[in-house]
Amino acid sequence: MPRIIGHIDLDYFYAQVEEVRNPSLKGRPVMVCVFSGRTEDSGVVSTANYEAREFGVHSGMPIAQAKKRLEGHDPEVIRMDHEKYEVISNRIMEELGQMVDILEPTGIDEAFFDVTNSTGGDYGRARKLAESIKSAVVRSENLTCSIGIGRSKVVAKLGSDMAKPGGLTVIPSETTEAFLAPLDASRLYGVGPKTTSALEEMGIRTVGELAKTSPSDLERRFGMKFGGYLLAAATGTDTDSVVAGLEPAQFSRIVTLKRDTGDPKEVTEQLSEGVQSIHGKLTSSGKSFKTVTAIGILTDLTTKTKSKTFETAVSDLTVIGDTVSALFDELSRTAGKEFRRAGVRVSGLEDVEDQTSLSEFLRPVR
Ligand code: DCP
Ligand code: CA
Ligand code: CA
Repeated sequence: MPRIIGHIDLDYFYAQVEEVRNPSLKGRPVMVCVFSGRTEDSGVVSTANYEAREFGVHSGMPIAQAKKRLEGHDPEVIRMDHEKYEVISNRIMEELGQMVDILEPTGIDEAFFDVTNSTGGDYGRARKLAESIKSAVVRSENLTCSIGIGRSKVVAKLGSDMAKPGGLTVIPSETTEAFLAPLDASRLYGVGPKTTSALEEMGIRTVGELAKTSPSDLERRFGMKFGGYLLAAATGTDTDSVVAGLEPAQFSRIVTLKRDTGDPKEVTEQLSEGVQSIHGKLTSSGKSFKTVTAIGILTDLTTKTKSKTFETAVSDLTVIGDTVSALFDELSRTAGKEFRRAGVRVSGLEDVEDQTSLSEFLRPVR
């Protein structure tokens, strides 16, 4: 079956996270900066929102220069908080992992995914799935992203680039050549300024021109490996597959509650399906766990967690259920606000066979 591959990239990621945390920033130029600390303004812009980009501010620009460009436009300058973005990134990747066949995170705000099986190779179904991924990211984190869908990684990545910000580009297999042909070769993944000028020297400017170049000419100029890659990229026939990220060190489920509530019973009731699905994952992967965490996302979008760690690994459905319920009792007493979303995580995973089973442990000594 021909493959269906996607690429997702979150829009102006660090700056968008800051906007979500502080909605009064919306509409104003925002830049997230890394301060080196030598002088007040020494350091660089990590990223900027689209309002700031209109004035030419971009990642890597010195802070002082960016401030000059935004003079008189009421800019907000924010110190980068990598940990905060990482926590959000992890939650998103976790959720995406449950929606696609294979997820390969390739950076803090992007991932490739393979949906060949779950869509049966149908681009209409892939579009629907991409749309539901976009709404899921908005629903859970209030963030927008861009997605590209195509028959290879290179095509999918081009699609997400062209969709920025907030869009979706679906490139069905039959129209791939026509989609690629007019694009500048420099837009292909892995084609930087050096390769671009080398291609220009050969009279190649567009992807279509590159696709028609003889393999031997490209190999002579760029070597077997990169020459071969360029041709594959230009024809949308790159074969690199989507490889799942590291084996999960945890399983989690997060749900949006039917209504905001401070009642722990209501929360655990709505989580019972999630608890069952985690138990299913444990069983199917032959894992047990040591730690259960209750996750509460409050109405102001702050996250509160409470955990319990067992001395030996367990995998019982009732143990997870009872622990989650006790943890939410505690969380609701200290949260101070109602819950908007709620989740469960089990971590400290171990292989069941490595563990002395309880029955073995209790077997009477003769
Ligand atoms: N980043 C950084 N320094 C850079 C480039 C990026 O610190 N030179 C960080 C900040 C970005 C994040 O990585 O928010 C993701 O990088 P992207 O290249 O995907 O850029 P953005 O997400 O900011 O913007 P876009 O909407 O173009 O994807
Ligand atoms: Ca991005
Ligand atoms: Ca990115």
